[in-house]
Amino acid sequence: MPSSVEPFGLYLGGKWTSPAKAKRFETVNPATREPIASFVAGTADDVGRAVAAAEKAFPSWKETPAPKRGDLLLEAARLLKQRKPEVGKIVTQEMGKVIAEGLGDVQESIDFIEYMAGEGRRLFGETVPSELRSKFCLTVRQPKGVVACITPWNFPTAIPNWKIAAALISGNTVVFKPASNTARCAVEVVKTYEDAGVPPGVLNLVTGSGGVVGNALVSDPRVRTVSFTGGVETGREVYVRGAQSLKMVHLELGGKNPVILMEDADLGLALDGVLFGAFGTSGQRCTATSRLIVHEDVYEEFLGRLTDRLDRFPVGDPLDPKTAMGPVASADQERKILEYIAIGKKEAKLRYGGEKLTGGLFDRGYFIGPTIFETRHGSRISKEEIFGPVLSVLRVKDYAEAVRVANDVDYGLSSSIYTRDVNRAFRAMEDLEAGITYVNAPTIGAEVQLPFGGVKNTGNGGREAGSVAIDEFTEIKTVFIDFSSKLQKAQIEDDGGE
Ligand code: UN1
Repeated sequence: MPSSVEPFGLYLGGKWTSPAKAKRFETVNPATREPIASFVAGTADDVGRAVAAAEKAFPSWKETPAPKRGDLLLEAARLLKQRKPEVGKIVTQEMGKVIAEGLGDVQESIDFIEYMAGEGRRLFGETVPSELRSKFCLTVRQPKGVVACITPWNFPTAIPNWKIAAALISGNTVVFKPASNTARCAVEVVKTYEDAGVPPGVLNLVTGSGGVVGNALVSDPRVRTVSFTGGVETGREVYVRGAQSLKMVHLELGGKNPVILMEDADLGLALDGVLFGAFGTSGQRCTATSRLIVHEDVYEEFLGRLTDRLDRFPVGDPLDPKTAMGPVASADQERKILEYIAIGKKEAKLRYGGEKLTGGLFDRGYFIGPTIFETRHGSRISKEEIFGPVLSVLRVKDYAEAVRVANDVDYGLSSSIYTRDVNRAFRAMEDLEAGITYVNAPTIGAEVQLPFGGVKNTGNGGREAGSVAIDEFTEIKTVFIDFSSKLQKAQIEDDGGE
C-alpha cells in the first residue's frame, strides 16, 4: 500500500534527488508506531556519486579561509536556534526521548556548531625552535579531503553535528550516513547547513543501510577518514574494512558506565543523579549509568529510596513535559533490552520493573519500565552494554573494591563517584579507567567544549568535541624554512667544510 508520509531524497552536490526506481524505507514514532517519513535506501552507486560530489567541492572549500567557513557555521547555528522547538519535537517524535531531551539534543548541536565556528579563527599550529641557526620551524593544519560521518540514532542531531561541524571547519567535505531509524532528524541537520549557504557538494547525505551505504563509504579509497559512532561489533568491522585503504578510522563505541556511591555521599543528590543517569533517554546513551556500585553501609537505605522514587517516576508520552522517560527507540531495541532482562531474571535478583509496559498508550509503542537488578560483579548484565533502562546494582565493602569492580569491564567511557571526601574524589580521578570521570554528578551530560571519548573497547584512542575535535579531521604539516642561504644539516656535526 503506498504510504502517505512525506518522501525525502538524497542530498548530493547541493541537490535533493530521488534516484529513479529507488527502494524506500520509512521511520516510525516509537511511542505510537505511526510512520514519520520515507527515505531512499541508498546504493553503492549513490555513495559513489556522493563521494564524487564531495571530491569536486573539496579544492574550493579548502581554499575558503577558515574564518569564512566559520561564518557559515555561525549562520547554521543561528538558524538552528530559530528552529529549535520544531527540530526538538522531530527528535522526540522519531527517536522517543522526552521533549526536554529532544530540545537538549538540538541545543548540544547549536553549542557545538558555535564552538567550532570560533575554531575557524584558531586552527592552531605550533612554532618550534630549530637546532640550527637562521631556520624556522612550524606546523600548519590541513584538511584531509573527503570524510565520512556515520552516526547513531540516540543523539540524532548532536552526534552528526559533532562530526560535521568539526569536519567542515577544518576544510573537509563530508558524506553523511545517518542511522536509518532517525533519518528525518538527519534531513534537518543537512537542511540547516544548506540554508546557511554551505556550497554544493561540501555536505552530502546518503540514507540507507550500514551494510550497503556504510560499507561502500568505508571501502571507498577516496574517503580519507571515517568517523563512526555506534556499537562495538560494527565498529570493529568498520575499522578492519577501513584498514584496507589505510584510512583513518575514528571510533566512538559503547560504555558500561559506573556510578560509585560511597558511604559518605549526599544520598539525596546521588538519588537524583542515578535516576537521570540510568533512566534519562531510557538508558540509551553511550554514557548512561548502567552500573551502580554501592558501599555496603548505605546499600539498603539507598536502594529503598531509589525504588520509592521509581514508584513516582512518570513513564509515558515523550511529548508531555511531565514525562521523565519515554519509549525505547525501536522494535529492535525493545527486543534486545527484553532479552537482557530475561537474562537478568535468570542470573540476578530483580529488584524493580523488568517488564514491557502494557495498557493504554503503552500498547502502541515500545515502552519498557525502569528496571533494577541486584547482581554480583561478573554477571552478564553487570558487564555487557544493554543500552536500555536497566540498572545493575553491585554491593561493595570499600573504595578499593569499588574501583576494582568499576574498572573490570571491557569499556571505559564515563564514570562517576559520589563522595564528600575530597581526597577520595581526586584519588578516583586518577584510578577510574575511563575517558570521563564525574564527581558528585551522574555519568551523562558532557559539555561540548571538552573532549569526549573513552578508553579500552570504547574507542581507538581519539576524542570528539573540545578543541581536540579537529585532530580527527586535520593533517599536520611540518614546515622548515631555512633562511641561512647555505646548506645546513640537522643531526650532523658541522665539519667546518663546504
Ligand atoms: C552518547 O550517548 O553517545 O554526555 C553521547 C552526554 C551527552 C552525549 C552523549 N552530552 O550524555
